[in-house]
Amino acid sequence: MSSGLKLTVKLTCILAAAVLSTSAFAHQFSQGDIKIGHPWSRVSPSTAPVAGAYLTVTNSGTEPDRLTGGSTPIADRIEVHQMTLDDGIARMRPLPDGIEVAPGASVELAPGGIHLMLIKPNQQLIEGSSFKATLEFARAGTVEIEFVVQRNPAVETGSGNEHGGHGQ
Ligand SMILES: [Cu+2]
Repeated sequence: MSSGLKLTVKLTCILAAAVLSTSAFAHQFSQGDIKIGHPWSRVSPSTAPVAGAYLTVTNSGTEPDRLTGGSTPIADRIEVHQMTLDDGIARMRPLPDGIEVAPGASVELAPGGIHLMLIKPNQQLIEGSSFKATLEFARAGTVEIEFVVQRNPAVETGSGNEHGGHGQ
């Protein structure tokens, strides 16, 4: 292999990496009338039984849709959960029917409220990494997305464990 060719190959790799990181930065996915904005999950050790995941759903259609859950290779399944405060104690409950997104509306799944839960993650979630997932919608069907793993952009309360209400 000539050194010229080697250089070309190397440059191609650098360009490919740059394109990949740019698309990860834009970080928006859509399927039909459904748009998914900035899906992210928490940093989590491999021993954690669950991990919270968050995103924004926008429905630009004329009919209501419903996010019911999903799947990912890195966990058993993805559930829609709601956190409520019960006498000051945070509790989680699954929403088996998922969450409705009205036509023209955006719903934010965020820490402290309605969120997605990765059940039994099979690997450590390392800051800056990403993983693929499939979301399920009643109308739009499946939407392929990619979560990025990051720390909570909101101010952390210090406990770092808002899922203490799981398992009752
Ligand atoms: Cu939860």
